[in-house]
Amino acid sequence: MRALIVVDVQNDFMPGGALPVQHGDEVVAVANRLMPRFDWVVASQDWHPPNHGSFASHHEGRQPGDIIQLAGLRQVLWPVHCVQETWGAAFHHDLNTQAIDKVFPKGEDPRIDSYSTFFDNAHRRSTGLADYLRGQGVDEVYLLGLATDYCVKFSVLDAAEEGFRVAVIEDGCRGIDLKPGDVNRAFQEMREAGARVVASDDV
Ligand code: VGL
Ligand code: ZN
Repeated sequence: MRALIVVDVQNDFMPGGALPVQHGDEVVAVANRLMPRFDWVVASQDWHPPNHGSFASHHEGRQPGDIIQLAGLRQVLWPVHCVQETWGAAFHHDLNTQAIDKVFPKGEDPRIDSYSTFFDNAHRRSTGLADYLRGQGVDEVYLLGLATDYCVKFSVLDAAEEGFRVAVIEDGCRGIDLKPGDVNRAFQEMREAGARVVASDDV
């Protein structure tokens, strides 16, 4: 069985949001079009408390894009985004949420960020996604969403490590490119981890 994992298709990552990804809104139609082709559809939701440690505003003299150590891990600082229960954390209003079987929130612990849909950045706490998918008999996962070079990439790497066959849908992702080339490097890393990079027309 195969599952579609829709990563962080939330207002704050859309143009006009708090942490906008260029053309991020274009992934919504791709997600909606592909959902009916899968046995299972799950979605992740970046879901931060207001005091989350990844927010630059909580670190004196720091700006978004700066890099600090947060509880011993390298942490890029971000604008305040995807705060629990706010509009910015909600799914894009055109996303077909009725087709989503289960939503997996992440990033709830203020002391540690969580890019991957499977684990926090220290790989300490699981979201339960891998067990959920195995429990449904899923052996192959396809990923799309935001952002290519953060949450999509780390989700793809973890999915491969968890033993799923993995494909990332290139035209269903958009990236941040904090450093130019980050998106291309992300696809390269995903390939090296054993993921296939495919087009939505080939799914
Ligand atoms: C993301 C930065 C911070 C993402 C989430 O969804 O890629 N990026 N939080
Ligand atoms: Zn976040």
